[in-house]
Amino acid sequence: MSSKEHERPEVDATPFVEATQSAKSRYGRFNLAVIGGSGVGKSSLVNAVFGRDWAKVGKGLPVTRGVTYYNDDSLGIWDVEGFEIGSPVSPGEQLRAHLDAIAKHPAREQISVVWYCVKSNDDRLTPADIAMIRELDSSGVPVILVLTKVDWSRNPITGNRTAPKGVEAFVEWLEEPVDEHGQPINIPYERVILTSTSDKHGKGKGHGLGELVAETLALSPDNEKDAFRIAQRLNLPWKRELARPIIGAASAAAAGAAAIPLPVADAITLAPIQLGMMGRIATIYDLEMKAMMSAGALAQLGAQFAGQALARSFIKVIPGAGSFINAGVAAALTAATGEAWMRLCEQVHTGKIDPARVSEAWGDFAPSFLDVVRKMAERKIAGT
Ligand SMILES: Nc1nc2c(ncn2[C@@H]2O[C@H](COP(=O)(O)OP(=O)(O)OP(=O)(O)O)[C@@H](O)[C@H]2O)c(=O)[nH]1
Ligand SMILES: [Mg+2]
Repeated sequence: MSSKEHERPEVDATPFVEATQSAKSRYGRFNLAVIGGSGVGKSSLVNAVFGRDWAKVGKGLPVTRGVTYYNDDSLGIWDVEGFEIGSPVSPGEQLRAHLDAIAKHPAREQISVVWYCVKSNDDRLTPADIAMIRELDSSGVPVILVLTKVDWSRNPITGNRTAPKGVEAFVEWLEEPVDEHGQPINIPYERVILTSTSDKHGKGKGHGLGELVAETLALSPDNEKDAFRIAQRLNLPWKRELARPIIGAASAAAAGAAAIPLPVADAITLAPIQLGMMGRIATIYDLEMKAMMSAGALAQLGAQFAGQALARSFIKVIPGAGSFINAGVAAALTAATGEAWMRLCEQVHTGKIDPARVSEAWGDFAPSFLDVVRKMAERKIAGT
């Protein structure tokens, strides 16, 4: 591969933006239906798991009475009211009508999983709930029964949390449900999960949410699991698992680009590879970098990534490296850069870094000489 001559290298941010767009369309959107009576805690659950407060923004698309669709690139929420007492149609018919309205929407908006939400201090499901869950089951969507607002008590010594007796009795009833005559009945839900998003004073963290996301992932269709991993905000290791292969592929591409060693002045050749990697990783963390940063700031960041300064300082101390970047150095620079960018994205994603400060913050994250050496050692050990 030949390298172009650059007087004063300019970095073009296009590969970043393009990688973001193609990653977005590849991963697609995860659609969840959240069904339950008014005030059971549907919006609080969505906010806790997905970190988006649509209820406040309130810019949903009212689809029919009682059904609202909220969405952004990676997530769609069908917010469905529970059965209205006094309605002229039966609960099953009402839900059927809602599902029919949803089915008319495009494929990318179709429901993958349902959270059917009920207050945990209810005794049992109502006949309306049961009719609606049966209707969902017959339309083929998996239902997670979410018992909300659990008022846990915490053992001060062991730290274990226990649900109130009434909630435990509710769960026992759900395991082998019977009607009012004691006759067994079938309620086709997949899982029951106890949750809370705050304590009864409206404070503190939620509980049961980790289990809720794990079960939601497990029940999601295979081709929508990545979309869910991206849409949710509770489980960061899932995002790292998605980011690591991208870093690996970019490192391999960088090694390829430097198969014939590149003059350090041409380190910029690696910029499109690294910017593409950054764009894909930003997508996994659901960060809208394009909106957060000007194209100029992105390009500047790209130039830092392409790592001329780093490469120069680095080359100096590698005996015999001369003024060339070979495959091993290119791969290590790219891998260290990818890891650093992933950590920075994580911080922005969790709200620890203000998106507007990404360019400044990079200084604290940019891979050091040592990081690169470490990456080179890892490659040697891996025998690549
Ligand atoms: N104690 C306690 N209160 C909660 C919990 N989750 C939500 N709440 C409160 O319950 C109320 C209703 O919560 P929402 O999340 O708005 O419920 P919703 O189902 O979206 O309500 P509608 O959109 O009005 O149907 C709010 O005042 C919440 O603060 C919880 O886990 N525990
Ligand atoms: Mg709500």
